Amino acid sequence: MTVAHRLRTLVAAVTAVVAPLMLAPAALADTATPENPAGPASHAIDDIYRAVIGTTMVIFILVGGWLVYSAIRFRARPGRPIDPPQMHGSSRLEWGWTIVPVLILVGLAGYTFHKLPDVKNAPSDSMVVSVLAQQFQFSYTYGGNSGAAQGKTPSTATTLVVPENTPVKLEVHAKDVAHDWWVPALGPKVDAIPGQTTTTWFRADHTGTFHGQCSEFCGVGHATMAITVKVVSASDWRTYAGGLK
Ligand SMILES: [Cu+2]
Repeated sequence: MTVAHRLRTLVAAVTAVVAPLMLAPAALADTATPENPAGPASHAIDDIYRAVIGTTMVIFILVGGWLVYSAIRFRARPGRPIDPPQMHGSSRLEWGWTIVPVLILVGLAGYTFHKLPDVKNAPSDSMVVSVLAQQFQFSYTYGGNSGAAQGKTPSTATTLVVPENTPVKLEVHAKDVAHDWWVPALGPKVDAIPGQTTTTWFRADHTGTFHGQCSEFCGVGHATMAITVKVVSASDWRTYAGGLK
């Protein structure tokens, strides 16, 4: 078998294994990005992930491909000198590999800052929910813009019920140690820090139950510190809010 033939066989074998994995929708969806974003804040995070992963994958394939090609094409062969021709400096190359990475990083940073307001800034008409983190549960009190629910707590203490398509601003407090409230489908992580009020927001674009988990190790019960957000339709919300005691 000639070397070229062996190489072709290798490339075909690798492609046969890798291509189906890469092309399977299940493999492409959410492998390295937040799961099923369900609102503008989580969509913005997802977009940033995809931009960074897409850019770095292209660079990886170009650089890795070039490396593999060069290693094979210019490998040592009997009768060929071991040392390749020596050359000194190439201003064009050196400027190129300095400026291109800088431009890529500036581009990614610019894109991130462009998306950041969607992640960070709660709309001013948001419904406010106060979140209290303590060992080992999160509990909630409805605040401003929550209609009949204002001043009340959810009927199941640990399940936050909110209406769909409504911006919800969370004001997060911690009673004892640091915790972190995070429902990946809805938005960014937010630390709960004793003595401070931190905020985040989300707007769920469809009804359903969303799960999260305390994301700051907070003690022996940390693993049980689950988060459940139930998003209901506007009319179900009015019924629910009106029925709270
Ligand atoms: Cu915790």
